[in-house]
Amino acid sequence: MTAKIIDGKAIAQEIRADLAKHVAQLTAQGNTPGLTVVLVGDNPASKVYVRSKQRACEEAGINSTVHRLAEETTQEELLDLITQLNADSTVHGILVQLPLPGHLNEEEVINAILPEKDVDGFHPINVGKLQIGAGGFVPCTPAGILELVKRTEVPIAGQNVVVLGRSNIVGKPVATLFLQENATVTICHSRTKDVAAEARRADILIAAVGRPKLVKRDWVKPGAVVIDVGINRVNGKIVGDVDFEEVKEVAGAITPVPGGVGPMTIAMLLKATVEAAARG
Ligand code: LUD
Repeated sequence: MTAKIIDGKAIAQEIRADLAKHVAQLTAQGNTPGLTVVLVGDNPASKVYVRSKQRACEEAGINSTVHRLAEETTQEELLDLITQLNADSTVHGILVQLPLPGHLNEEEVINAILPEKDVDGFHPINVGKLQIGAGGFVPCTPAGILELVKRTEVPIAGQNVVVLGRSNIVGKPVATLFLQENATVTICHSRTKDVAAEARRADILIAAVGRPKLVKRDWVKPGAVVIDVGINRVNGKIVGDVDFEEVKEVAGAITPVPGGVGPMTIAMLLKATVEAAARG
């Protein structure tokens, strides 16, 4: 058996086309959604992602502004900019691209963003809301993963979901989202006794560790759905956390890298921005 390839790029495109209609309605009401992205320094990957976000906004009719700040920007300068954006009624969503240069305090910067403009869902208020199921913004990559799985018509309730990785940006929030969908969720990390054995119990396996080709054929239960969140650059090539060539022979469905979860992250960012504008 060879796995169905889940086309994240195509699904993201569909979502963006639907969003464009909603944006047109809001624009007709004089309320064009606006996203402001703050990019500090010269991280090459961040530049690529920010450019993709900008292009996607343009295509959907969302106003997007990018503030490109020098690597040497001070914490105070960055916080001043956030304060200014918080007060700007044309800015519905604020996103500070991570990682920030080492001398800056990420936590303090995230805390400074108004929760109702925090389209990344990283502010502690939104993290808390997600935990209790109270709405609020959900981090874009986890939201994109859930949307991919739902649109692939994979059952979730009662299924074993195993998440590899426990980051605040992907692992923890994606586990919470699938728990909310009534899955039985296991989170694995560097101190897990036997990760391969845990992974083999998964009906849905989500790999978000940042280690190229970590997940091998014998980690995957035949027919399982495998979601690869990894984006690792190896000799100039992008490689996921899953050994795609091996795993596609045993999985029931699998996301490619690139063209899987990445484009969904961006689609979910646009969706959050439209929601922020619609909420007023
Ligand atoms: N920071 C993100 N940092 C990194 N891949 C992204 C991402 C699109 N504040 C904040 O945007 O949500 C964020 N908010 N993140 N990421 C990762 C993370 C952030 C990663 C990949 C892609 C967004 C993407 O489009 C393409 C794909 O997988 O097909 C490949 C693009 C390439 O590198 O060529």
